[in-house]
Amino acid sequence: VNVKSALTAVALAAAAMSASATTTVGGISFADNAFADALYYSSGNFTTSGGSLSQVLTDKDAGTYAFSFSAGASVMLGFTDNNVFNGSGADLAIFELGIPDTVTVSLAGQTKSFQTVATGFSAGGYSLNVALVDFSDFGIVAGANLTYQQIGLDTNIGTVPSLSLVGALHVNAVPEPETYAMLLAGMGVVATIARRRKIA
Ligand SMILES: [Ca+2]
Ligand SMILES: [Ca+2]
Ligand SMILES: [Ca+2]
Repeated sequence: VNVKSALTAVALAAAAMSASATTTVGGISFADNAFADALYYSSGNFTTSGGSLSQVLTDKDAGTYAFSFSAGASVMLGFTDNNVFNGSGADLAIFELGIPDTVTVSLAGQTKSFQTVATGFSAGGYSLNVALVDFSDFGIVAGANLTYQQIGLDTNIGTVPSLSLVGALHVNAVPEPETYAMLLAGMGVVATIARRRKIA
């Protein structure tokens, strides 16, 4: 082991931890892992653009969607590969297609309605609309971590939204244990070499 390769290992590990490629949807920039990636629960009969309900709501694609004519239809979406938190301003972007509709969000024991508005972009051949949700409106304190928090989306309150994508605007990376251990190991090697050099 030489200093150069040890430093390279540390640099690579650090890059792996901090790398945050971004994806732009409807003119809004998101970290690549900022999208809902788990469907915990659904209520009602859904029609999708193809594939399962879980697939169209967790595929990071604003052009695939699901809608329901069932009264009180809802889905519970979660985030598992990131830490979602209450940052400054809007925290959640709910994308929906076609004619702007109303969606509801249930969080911290409260349910609120949000009217989607056109983003000016299209997805899947439809007008792409978005509703921005601020967790503070639900009484959640600033900075509160909402990792694994389930989010309810009522897709039928008089209108029939075509829900296509849900993204978080403020996320922290969840450090991968292996990467973190590798970084610490790399730092240890560098420290050892530095001490040896001092003695020499
Ligand atoms: Ca989708
Ligand atoms: Ca907020
Ligand atoms: Ca719609």
